[in-house]
Amino acid sequence: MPDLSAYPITHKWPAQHPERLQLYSLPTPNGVKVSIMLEETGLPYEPHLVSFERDKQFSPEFLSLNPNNKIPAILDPNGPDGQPLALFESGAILFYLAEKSGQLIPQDTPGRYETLQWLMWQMGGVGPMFGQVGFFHKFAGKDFEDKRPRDRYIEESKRLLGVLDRRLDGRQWIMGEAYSIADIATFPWVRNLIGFYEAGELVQIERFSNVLRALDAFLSRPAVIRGLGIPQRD
Ligand SMILES: N[C@@H](CCC(=O)N[C@@H](CS)C(=O)NCC(=O)O)C(=O)O
Repeated sequence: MPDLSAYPITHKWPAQHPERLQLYSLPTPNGVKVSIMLEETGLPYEPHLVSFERDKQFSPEFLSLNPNNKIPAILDPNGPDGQPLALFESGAILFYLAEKSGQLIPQDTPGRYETLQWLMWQMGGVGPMFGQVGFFHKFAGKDFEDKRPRDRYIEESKRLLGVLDRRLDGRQWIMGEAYSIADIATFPWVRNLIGFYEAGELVQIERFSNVLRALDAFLSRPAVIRGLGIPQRD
């Protein structure tokens, strides 16, 4: 049985199954990337809820694993060389889990780099830009009189949706026939933009028919349906 007691995060969120990969998360667009990946690969894991209502992401135990105070984060008791591995940043975690499981990333080198390219595109573009649309359209920023920041993020989000739509033209998924970590990174954010953020009309989502078609296919996958609710909220 692995001993994870050297990791303070396990004092606040005790592992019932220390031999399983420990997930610290919340079902947000970044959080569900990892729970969907774990459900898709079938790797055994134990989810722990990091409640923002109680600012648990700022607790010293959480910060000891992720100094960036954001979910998701993982602790794999059986990492490289059989040693525990702690990781934060959803893109890094998806890549690690793809390598570990040998799934959801092409096995040829050019295909791997191409997948990483789209993963980085999501991490650097889609996530931050759609997130700002959420802030300026739905949350605190919606009351700001100056609409220029909101409009800037809407325009940038439309541009990104156009890029994705063209990429999906004639392709089932971002990497073609092969469903991959690039899709798992991207579609939770598209879902959130038009669902929770209620920004579908603002970004004229109906113009992006390839995106909508792939989003539908993504949302009908059993592992995605399960992953979207993990960890279960209190
Ligand atoms: N680049 C990070 C972003 C993670 C992120 O923004 N997580 C949000 C939830 S989706 C969070 O933990 N927010 C808590 C906070 O900012 O206090 C990743 O992809 O892992």
